[in-house]
Amino acid sequence: MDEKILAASAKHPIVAGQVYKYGTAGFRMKADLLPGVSFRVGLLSGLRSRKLNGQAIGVMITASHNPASDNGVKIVDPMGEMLEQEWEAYATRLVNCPSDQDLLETYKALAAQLKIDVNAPGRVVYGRDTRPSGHGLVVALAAALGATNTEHTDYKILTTPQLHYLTRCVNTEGTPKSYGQTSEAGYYQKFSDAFVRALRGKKIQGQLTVDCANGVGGPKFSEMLKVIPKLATGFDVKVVNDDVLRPEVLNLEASGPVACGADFVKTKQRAPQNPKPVLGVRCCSFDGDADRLIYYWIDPDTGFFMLDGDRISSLAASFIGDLVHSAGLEDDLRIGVVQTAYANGASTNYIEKHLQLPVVCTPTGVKHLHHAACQFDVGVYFEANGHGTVVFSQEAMRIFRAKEPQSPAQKDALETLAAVGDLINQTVGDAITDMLMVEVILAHKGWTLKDWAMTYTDLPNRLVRVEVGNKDLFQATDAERRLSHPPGAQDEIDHVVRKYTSARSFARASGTENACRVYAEAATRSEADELANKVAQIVKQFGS
Ligand code: G16
Repeated sequence: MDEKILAASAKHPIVAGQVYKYGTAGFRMKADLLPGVSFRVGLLSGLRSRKLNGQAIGVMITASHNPASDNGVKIVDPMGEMLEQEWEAYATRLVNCPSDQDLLETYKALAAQLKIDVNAPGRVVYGRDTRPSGHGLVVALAAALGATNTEHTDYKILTTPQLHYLTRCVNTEGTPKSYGQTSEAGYYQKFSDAFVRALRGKKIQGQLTVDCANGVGGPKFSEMLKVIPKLATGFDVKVVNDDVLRPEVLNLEASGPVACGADFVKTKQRAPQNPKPVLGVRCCSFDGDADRLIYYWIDPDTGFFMLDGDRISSLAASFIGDLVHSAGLEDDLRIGVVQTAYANGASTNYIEKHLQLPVVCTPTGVKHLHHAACQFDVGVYFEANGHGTVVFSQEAMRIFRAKEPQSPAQKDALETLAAVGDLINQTVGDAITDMLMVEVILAHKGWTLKDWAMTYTDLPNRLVRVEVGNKDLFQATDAERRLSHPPGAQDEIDHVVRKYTSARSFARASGTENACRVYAEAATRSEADELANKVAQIVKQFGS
């Protein structure tokens, strides 16, 4: 096997002098830097599978919201969750080995250290988004799996959440915990059935325009629409920006270099311009691999209004909280909400004070939020950028099905909870199933987006991307709300923040892009903009 690994590695080298790091969502950078990374991730995922008694490990090749020229490789654990953190360091170690020989030795040393039999059975499943570079990265990945005799299945082009779903299905198939049929068709069927059940005969009102960022979400969502019964649900959808035949327009509008998709809508706080959203019509945007979701509409009187991840979170928490109450389960189940520092202060206040639910703050990255959410019976987690889901404990799902209802209202609440639990992808944030959940909640409440928007008023905020010489100089602490490095930077940020009323700002290095991000919120729009720009200046100065 040693010779096979050496020979295969020689064909898929890393780029000398490049430092690789397992970031917020795996390794992510310019695609031409990645073939060696993909090969080495193949070695590591095979090891991880063997460590976990041959359970399948998932690998997703995507760079999500990043430009088409980027790509990324990330590892998915057996139940569809993100790779255990301790293993991120092993991945970084393996990927940075300077030579093939060094790689082989590190691979064997890791196996010895973790007491893994490299000849035991291992299994890896993988998929990729629509980026053209994905194909070559899959070849490199498969070469490592072949060289190490690891069984592998190529699920080809998928959304990221579909790969997470399939990973869990492979590992639960034929057991009482079976998550669904292990196929793309199984994914459509499971969530479409749950959508119909969760609606409980209610009809969705008005048309929904879905901007798919010209990414993999377009064709996949269109596939799903084929199995959703339109008449029974009233689900009337117009899909836009679903061109995957011209890969260069990924995350861009088809007509030119203007961005679209969830990342654009959230960061620029404006709707995609082409096609122009129809005034008053309910709209939403996915990102490039369909794991983020942002809603918005253009009001004829007041203009663009956005409902981001914080809004989706509070909507889901309020709906599920009410159902748990109606089902008489408020003393049995702990509901909690997980956010990051990017959450608008008004949303945190609304969830804690109005919904009376606990809020936990974690660093950026769904891997952190997911973990914290699993500490609750019902854990609602969304990043402000629209990435998130609701996780239900096994016990919660069991109670929804087993509890004897004392009234028709209780029966209704229990059945709705069970259906909602099935509808929301439990493995990771999924724009498609999150969107179906939002549509269900709006139908139950009889709400328009305007009604939803009235629940609370966001503090004006601004998110800025700052390019710096070396983003790794910036190290954050306190759930990324403060900088510990470079020395002095946080003091300067504190100093400017103090000049504004009800203001908050923080800076951190992105884990997916070669840049820092600055967030600021303040009492007025102009103050939020001004504060964000001042903090961005500080970051620029300390990062050069
Ligand atoms: C990824 C992560 C998200 C994170 C985002 C931005 O999203 O999965 O949890 O919020 O990157 O991270 P950062 O600010 O560190 O660049 P995606 O949709 O790009 O995979």
